[in-house]
Amino acid sequence: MSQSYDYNELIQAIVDGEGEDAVEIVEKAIKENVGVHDILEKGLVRGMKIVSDKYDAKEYFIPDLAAAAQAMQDTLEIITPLLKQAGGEKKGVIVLGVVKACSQEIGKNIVSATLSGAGFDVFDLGVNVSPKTFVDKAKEVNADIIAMGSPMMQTVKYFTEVDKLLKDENMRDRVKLLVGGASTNPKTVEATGVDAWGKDARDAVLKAEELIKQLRK
Ligand code: B12
Repeated sequence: MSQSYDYNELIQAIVDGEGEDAVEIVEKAIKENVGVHDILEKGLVRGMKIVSDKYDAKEYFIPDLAAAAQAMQDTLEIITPLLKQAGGEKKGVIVLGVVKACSQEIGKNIVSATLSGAGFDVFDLGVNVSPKTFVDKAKEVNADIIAMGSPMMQTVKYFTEVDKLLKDENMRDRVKLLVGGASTNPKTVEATGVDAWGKDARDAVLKAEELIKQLRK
């Protein structure tokens, strides 16, 4: 079914910031058995990519971004519970959040739901999370991984602060750091002292699994 599904209408609803239309299309697609990961990646994320490109091209401005983001959030309310459904033994404990001074949360929300769905125990701290809050929570729940998102360039520096705080607390050898978000790339790992970078939600799962393996060996 999902192979023949036409995602254009959904992509357009996100680009136009039409939340009600997007929700209606997503609900119908789910009824038609289109996979939620496909709805997310081939529909919603593609729509948001077009929005980003339009913003870069100065065709779109902040209100357009906000409208598209709201439309995406509306659909995520339907999709997130479906992504989170997971059974069985937990693969590991992850403390997740968007770093301090940043409140852009869509990517993080998708990663959060996907990691939960893949069998991780996820403590989602939300947005604007200070380095100390990450580390305190990791201590409290005995986390294996702290996963941090930074959509903005200026806030990437907080990855290094978390690395340092963990070292100060003698926790660095038992807590791995995973990062992602629009302003990061594979080079961020070396530049900030973290352990891994995730390109998207699926890659976040693969990288988290690798990090858990490293911790358990
Ligand atoms: C929508 C949007 C907004 C919305 C956010 C709404 C919300 N509730 O989240 C609003 C309008 C509020 C907004 C505000 C701002 N924004 Co903005 N925004 C965007 C935009 C267009 C899309 C972001 C998005 O949701 N993408 C869709 C999701 C699905 O993709 P994603 O975030 O990349 O996430 C995926 C991966 O990166 C990865 N991932 C994400 N997080 C994590 C975490 C981990 C641990 C892992 C492993 C992986 C991972 O997996 C996700 C799923 O595939 C981006 C452009 C872009 N290229 O990203 C700019 C962008 C991030 N914003 C930017 C800016 C500058 C701002 C503002 C400062 C603008 C302003 N002048 O006010 C403010 C900042 C507010 C703040 N303090 O946080 C810049 C940042 C530039 C930079 N280099 O720092 C960008 C890159 C736009 C640009 N090209 O200039 N923004």
